[in-house]
Amino acid sequence: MRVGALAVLLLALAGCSPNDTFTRMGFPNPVTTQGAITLSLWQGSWIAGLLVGAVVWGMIIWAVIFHRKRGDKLPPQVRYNMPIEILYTVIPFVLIAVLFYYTAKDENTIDAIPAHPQVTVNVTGFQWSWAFNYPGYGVNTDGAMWNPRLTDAQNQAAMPLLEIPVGESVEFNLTSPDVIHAFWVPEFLFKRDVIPGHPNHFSITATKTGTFTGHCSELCGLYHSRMLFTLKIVTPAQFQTWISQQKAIQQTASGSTQ
Ligand SMILES: [Cu+2]
Repeated sequence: MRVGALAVLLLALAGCSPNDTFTRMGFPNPVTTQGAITLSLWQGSWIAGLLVGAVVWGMIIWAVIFHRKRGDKLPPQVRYNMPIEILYTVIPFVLIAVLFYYTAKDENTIDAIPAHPQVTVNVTGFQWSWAFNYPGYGVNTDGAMWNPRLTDAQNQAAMPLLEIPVGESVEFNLTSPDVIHAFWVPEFLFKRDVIPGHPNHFSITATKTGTFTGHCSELCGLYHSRMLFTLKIVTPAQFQTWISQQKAIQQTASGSTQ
């Protein structure tokens, strides 16, 4: 019912497709099951806010029009209406309780980590780049921070690559050797701090394939803004192929240095 009311209201408001930026109230199009939950919480909060706003604006306009000063005579002056004062103390508590309920409920779902995630990625955020380690496969990737002298394509090739399969649960373990960073992929509708001495965790299941840019979203020093990585969400078969390629590359590299 909540989703139905939401869809009807937002469609009526936007007068356009359910998939555009206005209907999403500025949020990016989510690419994870968790992000879809965040988006519906965001839209639901807007609808609740607009409904409360409509009631408040309605009452203001009603008071302005029907209880305005007419001629020299003041409208009846009243004060201390106990039932109304109790009402406008209780209603905000109810509003907060409803918002709190849905936020806590969705937060628990989004924060949940499956007992046996299908892929685990250890993420290291450091000044000023990222390294990704796949402990299940013995594969590591890293790369350079974004360089203004290179083209976008060159940067994409040089930046650290995080590749994950669509439709499979992925657990991320976040650590930092220096200062606080934050792992952020806008299309996840999610950020999590990367804190030295305090490993953080979260899990997502991607719903769409594609290439996206990940960011650091915690000011961490001079080149914070260049601390980017490339996220590739691919099919499970493409992921397995990529893992085998990475293993082969790393074995050749370690073989040639011995
Ligand atoms: Cu950072």
